[in-house]
Parts: sequence; structure tokens; C-alpha cells
Amino acid sequence: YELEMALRGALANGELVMHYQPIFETTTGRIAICEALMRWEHPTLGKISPAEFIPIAESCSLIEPMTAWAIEQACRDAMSWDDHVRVAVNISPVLLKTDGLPRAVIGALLASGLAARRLELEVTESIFLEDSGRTNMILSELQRIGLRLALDDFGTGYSSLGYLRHYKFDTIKVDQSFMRGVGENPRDRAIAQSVAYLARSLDVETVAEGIENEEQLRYARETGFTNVQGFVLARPMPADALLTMMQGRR
Ligand code: G
Ligand code: G
Ligand code: MN
Ligand code: NA
Repeated sequence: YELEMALRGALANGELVMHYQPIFETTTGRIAICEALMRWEHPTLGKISPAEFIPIAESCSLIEPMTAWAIEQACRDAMSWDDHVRVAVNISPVLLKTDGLPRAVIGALLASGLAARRLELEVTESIFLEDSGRTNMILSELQRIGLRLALDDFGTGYSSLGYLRHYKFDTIKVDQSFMRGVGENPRDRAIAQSVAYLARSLDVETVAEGIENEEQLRYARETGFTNVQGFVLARPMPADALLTMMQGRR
């Protein structure tokens, strides 16, 4: 409860900041997407992880204004990047049950001037667990606005092929747990390969998540993942550090 009160203050006092982790195109090595990751720098408690404060925000209706803020900040920051670089924002499953999300997205696009095609929203399979009618409507409304949808952490939830039949996701992000084992575990390798192949056949982009070493990177390349993300390539960083990195790569 104390954390909930503090979180209310955090949004108002500017203690929340967005960090960005670049995601690289496998064939060219250039930055294709930057994933926006929220950080809370509390004046006395220090850095608090989103794994800790997002669940609190979800349970007390703070998630809606926090996400609206995150999308707007991400769109504004993306305006300083090259035009081909997209920004991806994580969307909590609870927001696919209410209708504030399309409004927040339109507001952020108008306020920042960012082209809709440069904004990607990351959702997890858990959004399909219940109330599919409403989720359906919100997803199609978002795609009508022109932004992109990514299926995050693919392989950790129910991973029904039905989702891929009914929804045209633009990107599938294969969960990092599959990349962990590609060196020694043939089953992880087989699954990662099959998802990459399936996505390619459906004309859906892929991201191999959690690439932590050269072996995993080589594997992701050989398997034909469109994009790669992970600590061995780049860690999440503040917006200004990202800009410096982008300028250095020109
Ligand atoms: O960045 P980090 O690895 O600490 O993130 C931990 C978890 O918090 C991840 O699952 C990530 O998707 C989630 N997360 C980070 N930023 C946001 C955000 O802005 N909104 C939501 N809903 N989740 C976020
Ligand atoms: O759930 P989601 O995929 O949105 O989580 C994103 C989080 O994963 C980011 O906050 C980031 O800190 C973390 N992450 C990114 N790359 C790596 C990696 O190579 N290894 C590990 N362990 N975590 C990573
Ligand atoms: Mn994500
Ligand atoms: Na993920």
C-alpha cells in the first residue's frame, strides 16, 4: 500500500523515466526497433524494477495513466531517431479490456507528430485468455490506426496457433528461455527454428529475445530471425545515451 501511494507520486513528480533497448536487424546489423522500458527512480528507495511496480499499478488503476505517459514519452523520444527506427511499448494485459488504449495512442501520435507505423505495441498471449470479443475489437482498432502489434514472450503462455490464424501480428518475439538452450538443448533449437519458419511463412517479423552470447547470436542469424535483442548486443539505456549510440553508428 505504501508503494502504491509512492507510485501515485512518482507519476506526478517525474520519477518515472523511459529507458530504451535497441533491437537489431539480423542481416544488416542496423537498429530496427527500440523497446521502451519503464524505470522508477525513487528519491530514497532508489531504483525499483518494473517487475515490482507494474503489478501494483495494474491492481490500482494507475496502469492507465502510466501507460498513456509511457506511450507519449516513447513517441516523443522516437521523433529524434532515424525514420526507419520504430519504438515498441509494453502494454499490460489489463489495458486490452478497457477502451482507453486507442485514445491514448491517438493522443500520443498527435502530440508528438510520430507516424503511426513507427509505433509498435507489445502484448502477451495472456490477453486472449478471456473476453475475446472486446480484446478483438481493441486490437483491430489499434491496427486500423496504423500502428504495429507484437506478440511478446511467445512460447511462455498458451501459444495457440489460433491467435496466429485470427490476428495479423506484425512481429513475434520468441521468449528468451528458448534462446538460453539453443547451445545444448536440441528441443529448444527445434522450437525456435519452427517458430521462425512459421512466422516467415506468414510474413510476420521475428525477434529472438535475450541474446546473451556469440553462440546464441550466431544461432539466431542462421535460423533466420529478422531481428535480435539481448545484453550481448545492447542493454536498456537512457534516451540520451541511445542518441549518442545512434550518432556513433552513422
Ligand atoms: O526492463 P525489465 O527487464 O526490468 O522489465 C521487467 C518486466 O517489466 C518486463 O516483463 C517488461 O516487459 C515489463 N515492463 C517494462 N516496462 C514496462 C512498461 O512500460 N509497461 C508494462 N506494462 N510493462 C513494462
Ligand atoms: O517481458 P519483456 O520481454 O518485455 O521483458 C523485457 C526485458 O528483458 C527488458 O526489460 C530487459 O531488461 C530484459 N532483457 C533484455 N535482453 C536481455 C538479455 O539478454 N538477458 C536477460 N536476462 N534479460 C534481457
Ligand atoms: Mn517486451
Ligand atoms: Na519479451
